[in-house]
Amino acid sequence: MAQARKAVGRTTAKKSEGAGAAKARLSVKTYHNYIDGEWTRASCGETFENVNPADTRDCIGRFPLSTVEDMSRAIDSAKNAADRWRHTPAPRRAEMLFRLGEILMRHKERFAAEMTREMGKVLKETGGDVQEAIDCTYYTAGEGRRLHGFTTPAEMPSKFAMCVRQPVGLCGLITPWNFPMAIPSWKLIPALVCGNTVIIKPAEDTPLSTYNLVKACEEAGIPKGVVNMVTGDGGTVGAALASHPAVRLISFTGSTETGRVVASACAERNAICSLEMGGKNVIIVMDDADVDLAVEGAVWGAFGTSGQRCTASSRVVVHKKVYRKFTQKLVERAKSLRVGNGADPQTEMGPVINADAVHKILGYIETGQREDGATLATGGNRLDAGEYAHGYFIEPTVFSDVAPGMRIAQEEIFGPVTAVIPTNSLEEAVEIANGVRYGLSAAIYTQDVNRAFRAMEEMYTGIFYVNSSTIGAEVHLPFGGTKATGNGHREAGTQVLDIFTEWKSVYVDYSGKLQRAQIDVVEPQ
Ligand code: UN1
Repeated sequence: MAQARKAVGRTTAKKSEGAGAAKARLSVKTYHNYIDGEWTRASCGETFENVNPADTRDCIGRFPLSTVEDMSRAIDSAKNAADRWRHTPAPRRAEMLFRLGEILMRHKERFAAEMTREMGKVLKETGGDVQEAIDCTYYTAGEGRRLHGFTTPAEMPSKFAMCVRQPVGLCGLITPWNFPMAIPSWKLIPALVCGNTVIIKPAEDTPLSTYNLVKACEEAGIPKGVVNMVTGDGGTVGAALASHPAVRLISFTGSTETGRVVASACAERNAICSLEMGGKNVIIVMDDADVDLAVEGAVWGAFGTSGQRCTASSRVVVHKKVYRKFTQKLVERAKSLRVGNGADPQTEMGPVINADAVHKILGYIETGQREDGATLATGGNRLDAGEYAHGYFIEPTVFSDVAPGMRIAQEEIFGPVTAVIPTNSLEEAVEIANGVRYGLSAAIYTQDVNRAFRAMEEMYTGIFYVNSSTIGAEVHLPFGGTKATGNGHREAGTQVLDIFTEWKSVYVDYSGKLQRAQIDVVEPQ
């Protein structure tokens, strides 16, 4: 749960504002929570502002700064809707989701533009974010006619054994700002197709994209109470959701630190908890790699979404034989990237999300230079003049000659910063690559199939790419990571069904007599 940082707390009139600005603020739309099929204000009446990270003078909307009471009402609403939804046949539930997919497709352009405005990433990428939600919706809705269980022979004659999935119940979804429609969809759609009711608490920085998703659910005819959305401060409403005894499952994506707090709240009451957290992802570039291709992969992986993906390529481990060539080319490409407002189609990299992010990223850049003693090969500065004056812009930054143990090579920066680390061999590269606390995504660039498979086998990550960057996962394959990245679950694919259902093993004895498992052994005839 990120703090409300870009969103600047309560809404009050700014005394220093000119008449024009004050008028513009008055025309800002106020959005509501979605509870029991009604759009309602926070019970305290307070709101927070959602501002554009490329231009903080641009206020996108006011959202409810909800209270614990609002969250309780949303949970009650999900509780009341649970039985009817659970008993709605899965193929019928799925039909509504197919309708949802059509609605998302129809509004794709508007949703992408609004997402760029609230989150900052370039239009192409926000289009991809909405597309990922569409893909997830269609793919997962298909599960409404599968949701397979299995049958298996029983130990006894005249006895049938099978295993079926059952919904878990109320699901609390706590979602991040970097993929503000795709990631909520990864959780929401499977939760619904499996027959659960949900309460979503979107990130404070990007409530509009989740609002758009929830509004589309309403339009698709999903019954009242099945989907609820409560916006506000993570420490208040997020915490209330995570600790509420009626909420059977929390699915969280965000920082490893907050994830631990969420997991503890769940552990207290034996709730199911699925966590998707940080990464320190790596691209390995071998001496036989297509260097230009590897550079393109590194640029896309390190600077796409301004490096604010859990799958971002924040480390590049490069064989010494191609190290100079690769680093030079990477630096040139980083320098040439057009940074700006993501709404401009010419822009290649947008701002970072908020002031705290700027502070944290610049802090790491300073650490890289001072404490770590790495070479700042390009970038390193905040851009704040001219067109950048009102936004959170940071130059694409490359550190070279980085040693694997340095903080910039170990900790998640979540910004447009990558660390190039030299290596002598594949074995050493793999050791460096695995030598971090996270295990989300890794990639290798090589022409040698043996090396590619060796690295695939040895990398302890949830995702692995050959001759492609560390980002760009597709929705029909499981998504998630090892070590501090997660707690063993996988979203997306059919594997996500294991989060949102629980198995029920069913035994049917039609022998008409008592048959004791493990005791009444039937001899072969
Ligand atoms: C994230 O990195 O936070 O694989 C999610 C990707 C996207 C999802 C990323 N499909 O890059």
